[in-house]
Amino acid sequence: MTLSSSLLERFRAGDPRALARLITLVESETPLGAELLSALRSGTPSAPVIGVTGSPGSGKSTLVDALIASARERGERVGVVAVDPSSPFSGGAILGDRIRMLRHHADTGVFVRSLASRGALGGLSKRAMGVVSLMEAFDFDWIFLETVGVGQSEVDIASVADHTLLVLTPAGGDAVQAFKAGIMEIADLLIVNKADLPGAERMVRELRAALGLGAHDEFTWLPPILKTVASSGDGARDVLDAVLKHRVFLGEAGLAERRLERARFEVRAEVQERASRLAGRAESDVLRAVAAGKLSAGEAADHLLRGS
Ligand SMILES: Nc1nc2c(ncn2[C@@H]2O[C@H](COP(=O)(O)OP(=O)(O)O)[C@@H](O)[C@H]2O)c(=O)[nH]1
Ligand SMILES: [Mg+2]
Repeated sequence: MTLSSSLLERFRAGDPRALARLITLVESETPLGAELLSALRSGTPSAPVIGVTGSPGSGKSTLVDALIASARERGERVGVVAVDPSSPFSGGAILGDRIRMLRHHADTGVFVRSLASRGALGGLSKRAMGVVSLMEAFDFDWIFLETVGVGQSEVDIASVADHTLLVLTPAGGDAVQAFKAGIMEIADLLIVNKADLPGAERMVRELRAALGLGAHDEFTWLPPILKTVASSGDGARDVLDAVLKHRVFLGEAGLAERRLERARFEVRAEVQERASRLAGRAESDVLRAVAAGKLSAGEAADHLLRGS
């Protein structure tokens, strides 16, 4: 038996060490990783993929931790991909997330992977999506994808997740910002976290009023507004229930639509990555020809894409 087939076998038997090994192979973008990933990616995955977004400090990691605990109470298995902001110098993930979720460390029903967000596409790199696919193949009951709540990644998450949770807090004008940035529209569930702090009730009322302004009927999903105290676990159960309700609302057709959108995102990411790699390899004589006006940028691009 080859190394890779025994690895696949252990993975299929549910060995978390095989998952860890495969994640490392996929993350480091080895050909073997890509090969094993496509061997595992057959059929439609069934685990809900839940995107968690919101400003830094709103409590996303703490909430995911509470959701893990809540799912574990029912014996359900959970995979987490946390895409952390990273400095271009260290390339490392923020340690906090790892430590926070470490209480589940000895639990084989939980697997947490932090990834640095280096790379394009607002941090939701091809690598992160590869890890999500592996977790789907591993047959978790829930998969959480926590993103850096900054810029493009907030919008991207809605393209790749089945369900998008937007985590807000009573303080700091989060909601105003989210409305302005168009983030509110991508949320399937609104979470008012830190409900132990003053202003949570008011925030819920304001959100409800703002959402109520839009037109809706029984065919439109009106995002529920849920209060949580992630640090104590309060409200976590209700969040999981609301996700399941949203899943029922989406139905097979709605889910298929979301999966198509994710496929579009993943293919686009792949194409963009290759294109920018190609552009980076543009030979200096081609660039000089463009600079000298002998070749248009478009002609140079044609030349590169043809590989001639
Ligand atoms: N008071 C209060 N603090 C919280 C709550 N949830 C998270 N925090 C704190 O908020 C800070 C940021 O949380 P974290 O989960 O790292 O936020 P993230 O950046 O969105 O992942 C931490 O100090 C948490 O302990 C909550 O419900 N109430
Ligand atoms: Mg976090």
